[in-house]
Amino acid sequence: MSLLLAISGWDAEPWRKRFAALLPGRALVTPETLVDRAAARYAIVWAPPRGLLAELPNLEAIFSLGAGVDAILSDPNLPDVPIARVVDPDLTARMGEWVVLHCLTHLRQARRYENQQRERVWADDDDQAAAADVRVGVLGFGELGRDAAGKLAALGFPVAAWSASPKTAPGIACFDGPAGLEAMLARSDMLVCLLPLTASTRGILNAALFAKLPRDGRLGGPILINAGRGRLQVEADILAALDSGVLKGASLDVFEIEPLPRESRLWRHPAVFVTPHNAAISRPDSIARAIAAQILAHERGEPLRNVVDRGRGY
Ligand code: NDP
Ligand code: OXD
Repeated sequence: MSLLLAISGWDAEPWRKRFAALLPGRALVTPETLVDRAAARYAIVWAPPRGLLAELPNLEAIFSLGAGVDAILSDPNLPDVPIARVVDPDLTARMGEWVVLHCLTHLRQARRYENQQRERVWADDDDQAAAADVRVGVLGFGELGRDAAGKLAALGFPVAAWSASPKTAPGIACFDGPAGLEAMLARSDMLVCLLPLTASTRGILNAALFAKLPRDGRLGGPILINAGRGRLQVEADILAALDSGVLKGASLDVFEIEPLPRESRLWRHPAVFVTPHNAAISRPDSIARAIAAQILAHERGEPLRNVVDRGRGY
């Protein structure tokens, strides 16, 4: 019996070490060292090569090392076994930090003061907006959206959130479905996106959506903040909206192509903050422990937790 560790784009070694310590006595193989395909019972993956998992006839479960599973589900030959994704307090907390950081960055005009410092200009803002003046809309009210929305509300932002199914939460205005989206956009001076990438969300952050955001908000134009997935956004539309003033600013952690190509104008647009898809990293310590516990529980006959609904795509 073996565990296949298929990780691309991240350093696999810390994961290998953690799993070797947590599940001693199990053979840990990689796509390069995989010889006995029939022995592989579990696959632990991040962006695995397409077709690889279909070659494992006795696979019982796939464990994603990330919260988003779009890269796994994009494999047309994915075997019909459960996929468990990451739901991890550490990852959730990091995403909350990133969202709060970027909402405050735009609220408190961080770029303006960075530029002023560079030029040694002493000029204050005599019309400073407060969090209470700036309405935030959060697209996606799942594990990450709920935590970020709660942190923003605690800072005094009036927060709304949008999900596929109806939700309620104290202090948060909840919207759902297509009609709910229109209503939420109309009251979003800052739009935070924490949606998964699925057939229904691909390209949702586009010119038509930006046109529905209010232009008369306290910041002088809407702000887009996306840490969901790059293919949720149409980057040409974001740049056009920033150039025309339909958007006032943006913070982007994820991109249509990653790494963001050097020639992308997003790198040097004065109203854009770019981070390298690290809003919330997967830390081997906590996540490997949770996956090892899931494997042991599965072997005791207990159900897997955080199983992806393939029909919904997340
Ligand atoms: P969840 O599955 O917990 O939440 C997803 C939310 O999106 C749910 O509220 C869901 O609605 C909503 N949703 C999905 N599809 C639609 C739709 N068509 N219309 C309206 N709402 C929709 O996911 P997480 O919160 O754990 O993670 C969200 C995403 O964040 C991940 O999929 C991943 O892409 C990204 N991510 C990015 C990271 C980074 O570092 N940049 C790190 C980790 C994750 P409902 O509640 O009704 O199901
Ligand atoms: C994730 C990510 O999905 O890091 O966990 O993007």
